[in-house]
Amino acid sequence: MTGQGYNAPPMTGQAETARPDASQSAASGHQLILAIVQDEDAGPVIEALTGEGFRATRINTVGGFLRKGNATILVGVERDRLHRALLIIRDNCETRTEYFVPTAPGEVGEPYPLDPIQVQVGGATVFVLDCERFERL
Ligand code: 2BA
Repeated sequence: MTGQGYNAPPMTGQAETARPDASQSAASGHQLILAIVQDEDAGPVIEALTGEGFRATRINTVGGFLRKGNATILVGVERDRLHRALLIIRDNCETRTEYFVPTAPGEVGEPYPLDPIQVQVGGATVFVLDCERFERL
């Protein structure tokens, strides 16, 4: 599989234009969306996707920076339905503010907290991969 990541909003059709030869390289005609979303948004995203006939799988994951639970949603789509699936994901994910408390090593070895850092999380971090082969065995 090959692919490239991009943040879902705004919907500019980047996935379609970033690699003009993408249709040739995706032999199966399918693409795999890998969307990392916040826990709170995962249910609505899955519901909206399945409600429109997409098949989706949720994996419970943890973000490397905040170390907070999030969800990775896999969606195998035919190329002509990719754009619709991405719109659904975008429309069901919110941007939220979270706080990360960094620590510094203390004199007796115990880390002590520094000032919290504010980070904007989401909507969704989305990777679209060309799917070489898709089969249901
Ligand atoms: P986390 O790694 O827990 O990151 C949560 C948020 O913290 C990020 O939101 C970003 O605003 C901030 N952040 C992450 N790394 C940072 C850093 N080194 N310095 C300062 N701020 C940082 P999002 O960008 O919306 O990412 C949400 C989640 O999506 C991430 O959770 C991670 O699980 C995943 N993710 C984002 N970019 C990724 C990538 N390039 N590859 C794999 N996973 C990614």
